[in-house]
Amino acid sequence: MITFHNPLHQGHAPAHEFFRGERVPCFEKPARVDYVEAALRARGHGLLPPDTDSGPTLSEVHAPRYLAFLQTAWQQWLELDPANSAIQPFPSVWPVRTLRSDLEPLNFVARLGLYSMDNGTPMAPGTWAAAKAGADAAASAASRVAQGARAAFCCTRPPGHHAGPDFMGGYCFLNNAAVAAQVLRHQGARRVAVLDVDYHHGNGTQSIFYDRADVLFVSIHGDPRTEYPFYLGHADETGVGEGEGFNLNLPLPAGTSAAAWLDALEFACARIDRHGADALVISLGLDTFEGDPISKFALASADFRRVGERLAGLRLPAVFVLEGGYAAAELGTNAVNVLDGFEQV
Ligand code: OKP
Ligand code: ZN
Repeated sequence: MITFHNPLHQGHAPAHEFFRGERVPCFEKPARVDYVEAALRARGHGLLPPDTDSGPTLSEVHAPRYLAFLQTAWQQWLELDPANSAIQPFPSVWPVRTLRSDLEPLNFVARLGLYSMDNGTPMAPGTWAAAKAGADAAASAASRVAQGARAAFCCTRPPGHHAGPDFMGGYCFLNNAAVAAQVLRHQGARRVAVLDVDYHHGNGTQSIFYDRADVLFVSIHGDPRTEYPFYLGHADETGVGEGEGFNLNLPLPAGTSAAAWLDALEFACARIDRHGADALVISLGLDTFEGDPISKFALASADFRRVGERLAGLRLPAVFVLEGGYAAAELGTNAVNVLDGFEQV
């Protein structure tokens, strides 16, 4: 499969995240994508550098002031104190209900909170460059598909599906899947479907397209009553305005088996069929794997081949965008199983 990689992903390598109040090593680490690249090469898939600037598209899916903040966030952090180079910035205060989010505070940590949904999205010196190159890889994959390729894969980290119009969160900064969908729309697809199969609900992607009928968002994920991101991803979220009926959430309880998950995939595919899409974007999270350290579904490595086969059955040009998956050593096998299953049909 045509694959675009992210040549700058290693520059995003924060050391710690918080877990139950303690600092723990980041689950979302460079080795994840190193494993996927190795599995791609081992099975004969080539890797291409991004060839498309996502800049204009990013300005359509994210707010200008958020992009401006993110682009220079590390520099702003160092300007506070050069010694900050050894410390990760973490937000500690957020403009929740009744507080103002229209004003940008002058204080850096307050701005960081304004543009964050959680304290679980650490930054490093190379975060902007890595996120931007990943968005470029997503735009590149979408362009290839718009130009007639059957499918393309954006092999990147950090992931993107939690990043909303004007906030980062859940290890995500720029919404790569939204960039891919928007590029497809601009290059001839009249209707696009985004299918998010990551264990965690793609709240950012849902929010970006919530009022639109041209981009259907369908997500299969851990029930947000118990699973991250908690505050979005419930079954009663069906879209708003023109977008009413163009958002479908299929939350499943923690512990859901592969068979029940594949039934939900069948339901999702039926809705995508009905949309009459010209192209499909798959937010390809592999944290539905039984061995994932932070998730609670039970797909086996062999099941991922079936996922790819079923997606191929939709008979749509497809852009695969890597999202989560934290059993790093198995991530390459699981991701490439989906791609190989897709290409085999
Ligand atoms: C990102 B993606 C675990 C903290 C969990 C949020 C999970 C983000 C998942 N110590 N933090 O959807 O795979
Ligand atoms: Zn996830």
